[in-house]
Amino acid sequence: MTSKLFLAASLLAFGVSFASASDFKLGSLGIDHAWSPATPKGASVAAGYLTVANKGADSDRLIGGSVAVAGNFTVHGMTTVDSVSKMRPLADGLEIKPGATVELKPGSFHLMFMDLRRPLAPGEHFMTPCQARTATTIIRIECGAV
Ligand SMILES: [Cu+2]
Repeated sequence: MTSKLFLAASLLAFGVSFASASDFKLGSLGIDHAWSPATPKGASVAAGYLTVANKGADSDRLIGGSVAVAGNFTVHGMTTVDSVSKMRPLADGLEIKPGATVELKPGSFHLMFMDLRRPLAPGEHFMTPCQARTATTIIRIECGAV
């Protein structure tokens, strides 16, 4: 009996630390290190990067969102056509398989903020709803150096 209680308590403690391991929880997805490079004056788009981990049992998709500083954002992927790399919107978002961690980073998958309403200054941050297939949550994006 005592060992069962101990096990239950251990699992509970594990569950709590597991849940708080990510900066933001988006359904079964954990979002970490969300940042955007600052933009030059007059830029109409900005990129965003983050790490997303699927801690659930089912596949999920990171889709995009809306944000006060821009019209909206979607997830872009990179493809190479005739040795020129191009980015393209992922129509159905980015699939995150159970147990997978995907890093959105320069030269790879990224968030694309369209119709930027003002430049992003280094050191500022903004909050934005971020949508997955199963949930929407507000995440904080830090603005880094250009
Ligand atoms: Cu892009």
